[in-house]
Parts: sequence; structure tokens; C-alpha cells
Amino acid sequence: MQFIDKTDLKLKAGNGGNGIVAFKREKYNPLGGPSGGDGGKGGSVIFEVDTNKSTLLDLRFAKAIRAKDGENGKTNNMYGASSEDVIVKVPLGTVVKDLDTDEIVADLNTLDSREVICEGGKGGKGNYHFKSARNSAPDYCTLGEPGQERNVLVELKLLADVGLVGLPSVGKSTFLSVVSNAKPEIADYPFTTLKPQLGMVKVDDSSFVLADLPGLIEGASEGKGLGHEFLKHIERCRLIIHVLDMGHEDPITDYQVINEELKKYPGNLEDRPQIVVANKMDMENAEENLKKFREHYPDLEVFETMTLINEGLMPVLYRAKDMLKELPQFPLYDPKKAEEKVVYKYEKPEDFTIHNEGNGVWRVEGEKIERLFHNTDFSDDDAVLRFSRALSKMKLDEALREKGCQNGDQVFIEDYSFDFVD
Ligand SMILES: Nc1nc2c(ncn2[C@@H]2O[C@H](COP(=O)(O)OP(=O)(O)OP(=O)(O)O)[C@@H](O)[C@H]2O)c(=O)[nH]1
Ligand SMILES: [Mg+2]
Repeated sequence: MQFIDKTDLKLKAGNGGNGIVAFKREKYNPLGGPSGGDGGKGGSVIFEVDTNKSTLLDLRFAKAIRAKDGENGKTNNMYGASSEDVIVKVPLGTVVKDLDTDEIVADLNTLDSREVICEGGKGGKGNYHFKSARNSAPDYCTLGEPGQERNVLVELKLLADVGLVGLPSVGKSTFLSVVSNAKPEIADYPFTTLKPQLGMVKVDDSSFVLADLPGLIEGASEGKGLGHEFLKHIERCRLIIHVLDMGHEDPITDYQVINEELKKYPGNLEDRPQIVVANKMDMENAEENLKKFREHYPDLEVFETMTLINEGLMPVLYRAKDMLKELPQFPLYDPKKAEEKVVYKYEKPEDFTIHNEGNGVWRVEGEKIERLFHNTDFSDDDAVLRFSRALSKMKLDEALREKGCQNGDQVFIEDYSFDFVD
């Protein structure tokens, strides 16, 4: 099985339902008032952490996710129904990036992380909203707003406090399986673990996330074995538990091989604090190997374990807990960097474009402005007023001026034209 930790997706929130134009037509009230109801809100696309998930595999098959549109308004001032949000369950440590703006829209790094990635469009207003003293029978309404759309890159950066690192088959998965609820695959052949697996480890009243990683081998940092792809997952581990198989011929060399790989990988992994665990102390030559190891590294603290029978692990967990207290978190995106600080901000796409057609003639195009245009009854003064207010709210006059439009120039929106008055 392949480990998927990156996938791109098209997301689209639902459009808001349109408001409608309707009038009461009651038998005894022929001049009944406006009664067009509001459109409902479109569904949003929301990402939520689910600790049962450890990969983005589901999303790879999704490719596109969209929420439903809100319902249009109904007669008798009745609202159209809002649509349900689409909740996308993702593993802890998922980062969502907008591919068009390069902006990080969400960093789901806590167990209760939940982020709206695409906001559903607001519903339009029915004509009863526009009833006024001047116009008791408005025959216009507004359309629903479009739901937000994004092309995103969804990336999983494992978010473990502690990572289990070592050669294949030294007992890393066995370690995780006895100290957490995780159920990693364990077997006596190398590269049993193909994808990182996370477990929650409870020590007294605190807990930390422990990652079981695929085995590293010599040359991993140059892409050998499975190690290379996963070394990057260690990047955010604040602490490494370095597991050695004391039944091996030469644990000293094993220890050095792994440290050398950590060193070669960019990101100063060799400086990451380590707890050294001498596992498989039940093996024949283990005692003797440990003795040699200790002689070679007299200042190194070494914990003796037999992960298979859950022996000697508590002291390791306590030491990890104590060390974590002092170790800083590694934020994925440094909040101190101003350019990366703009998170969760949605830039509205341009409302319109302006074309200079020469001889003082300008043309304005844009979905929103054209919709507004179609929605306006130009024989109704109120509606025209609303239209021009909407245009100034969109800062059309400013934009025209900026482009060089001058007093008296003619501005077209579809086949409607007006004179530009600065
Ligand atoms: N004798 C002995 N065997 C152990 C001990 N701990 C684990 N094993 C065995 O070692 C083998 C490998 O264990 P795993 O936990 O799968 O090793 P791993 O480090 O996760 O291996 P990879 O996923 O391939 O990198 C299994 O057969 C385990 O039963 C131990 O304390 N003593
Ligand atoms: Mg394993």
C-alpha cells in the first residue's frame, strides 16, 4: 500500500438560493403586498480532524467536492432551505493550501481543528424586503451569492511530538502497539511499516502523540528504502526515540548509521533530542552488546527494553514526557513571518473588468455586475438607484477613473450605457 500524503482537490461551496419576486394574490386583497421569500444559504465545505484517519487516501479518489446550493425563496415570504455543509474528515496534521493564491487556508493541527475552507453563498433577498413608502410593490429581488470556489493542495504533515526511529525490524511498531491504542502491523521481516502511524500515549495526566515510522536504512537520505519519503515526517517531531536491536551483531554501527542519515537530511535532524532505547534485551547476545555500547558511549543514557513483553517502557515514557515539557513546538508555518501570517483570509475575485474601447467608450464586464444588470428593472427609479448604489459599493467609479475614464465618457454594461460623471 502506498502512503498518500498529498493530493489536490477542487472545492466548491453551494451558491446561495435566489430571492424571488412574488405578490400576494388573495381573493379579498387584490393589491396584496410583495411576498417573495429569501433564498437559502449554500452549503460550506468544512475540513475537520478525525483521529481515526491517518492518510489522505479518501481524498485522492474524491478529486472534487462540492456542497449543494441553497434553495430559492418561495412565495408567501417563505425562505428557501439552506443546504447542509459538507464535512471532510482529515487526519491530524493536514494543511490546506490555496493553489491559486499560494495561501495557507488551514493548518489542522489540534484534535478539535475544524475550518471552513469554502464558505457557502448567502441567499438572495425576496422582494418583500424592498417594500418602502415610495414603492409598495417592488418587483425586484436579489440573487444568491456564489459559493466560494478553491483549487487546493491538501497535504499531510504528520504532527507527532515524538517519532520512533531505527533500522527495520528493531521493534518500533511493537513499541507503539504496547504504549498506545494504535494497532500497527508487526512482523519479523523488514519494512513491515509502510506508512507512518500515530498513537496517543498517556503518561499520568499528560499525553503526547507518538509516530511509528518506517525503518530507515543506510542511504535513506538519498532515497534508499522507504526512509527518504518519511524522514520529512520526523521534521516536526520534537523528540526522537531511537530504537536499537540489541540482538543485532553490531548495535554501535546501527546507531551510527541512523544518526548519519538524520544528519544528511536537511533540517538539522541530528540536533533533535533523542532517547536511546536498547530493545530486545531478551536476545542471546544482548547483554554483551549493551555492555560494549555503554563502553563506547559512556555518557549516553540508554534505556533497556523488551517491547515484545512491554518491559522497561514506562521509564522511557516518563523521560519523554519530561523532555517534551522543555522542548518547543515546531509550527509548520512560522507565525512570525509576516507574509505567511495572512491565513484564513479570502480575497474576493475581481468583481469586474474594464475595457477601453476608444473614443471615450468603455465597457465593464463581470459576472456579478452583469447579474446585477439583469436583475434591475431600469424603468423603476428605485431599482436604478439600487443599481447605481451597488456599483459605487463595488467601487466601479474609482476603478474607471483609475483606468483613465473622464467626465462625459460613455460606459457600457451589456447594452445599458451611462455617462461617466466624475
Ligand atoms: N525477541 C524480541 N523480539 C521483539 C521484541 N520487540 C519486537 N520484537 C519482534 O521484532 C520483529 C519486528 O518488530 P516490529 O515492531 O514490526 O519492528 P519495526 O521496527 O516496526 O520494523 P519495520 O516496520 O520493518 O521498520 C517482530 O517479529 C517482533 O515480534 C523484543 O523485545 N524481543
Ligand atoms: Mg514497523
